[in-house]
Amino acid sequence: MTKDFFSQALEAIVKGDVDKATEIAQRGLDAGIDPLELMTNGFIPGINKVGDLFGSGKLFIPGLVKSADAMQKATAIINAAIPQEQTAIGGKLVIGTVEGDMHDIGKTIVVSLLRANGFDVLDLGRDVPIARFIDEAEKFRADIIGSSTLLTTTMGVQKELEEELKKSGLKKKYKTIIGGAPVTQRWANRIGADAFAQDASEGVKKVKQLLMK
Ligand code: B12
Repeated sequence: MTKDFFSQALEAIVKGDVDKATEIAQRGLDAGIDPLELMTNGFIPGINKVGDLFGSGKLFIPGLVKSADAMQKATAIINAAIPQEQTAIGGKLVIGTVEGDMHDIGKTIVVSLLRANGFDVLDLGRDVPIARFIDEAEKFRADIIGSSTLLTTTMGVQKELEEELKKSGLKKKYKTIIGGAPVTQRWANRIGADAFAQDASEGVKKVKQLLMK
């Protein structure tokens, strides 16, 4: 039965069917499926398939936008169902998608899961300029700055953020974690980011490790 929900979630996202996607999200949760499992095994494979279809020229912008809309609505339902830890365990983060990049579905999942694990997270949204990452981290007294990017053309902004932190003498004050589909551990090593995570669950583990350092 759980598998049916996963395949229906995938199908709803590929078809860009908002009503179906939200219905499956709600019905899946009502049936007791773990929110993160429903996301990881149903909706994310769906949006990844959409990305493949778009990348190979089998789907065009209007279809991509419809699927993204369905994904965002389903994600909002799932994120709201992730139980939030009431007792903050100390770590504070600011997280955003870098300037020039409008993709924020994955970043928002990461924020939800971190909050669910008791971290205090300020979500800066998307299209965030470097100066804003730094200003907000200062104001929020963050321990960690997290950045997301889905476009290869904006990956360089993560590098510029590292450079700006070094230049302003703030690199020692903040740990950095980076993520997003084209981002790798190799990229993190190259630009001097303190951590990289492939997905939201790994992100939580890496954040815990960073705070212990
Ligand atoms: C949905 C989508 C859109 C939506 C975004 C809606 C939104 N609000 O986010 C819309 C329709 C707006 C869109 C627009 C565009 N898109 Co688009 N999009 C996608 C798509 C299909 C899915 C992205 C997604 O949501 N994935 C699901 C989430 C859950 O995964 P994720 O983002 O990777 O996040 C996970 C991890 O990476 C990690 N993570 C992410 N961030 C962070 C941060 C930290 C700190 C950590 C620790 C971890 C972490 O954890 C997350 C959860 O597990 C991808 C294809 C793909 N497979 O990536 C293309 C894709 C990224 N898009 C692409 C393109 C080209 C575009 C456009 C340029 C198209 C155009 N011509 O207009 C525009 C760009 C606009 C802009 N300036 O940003 C290309 C990028 C190619 C490239 N090499 O750069 C892709 C790869 C499609 C393709 N195959 O060609 N897109």
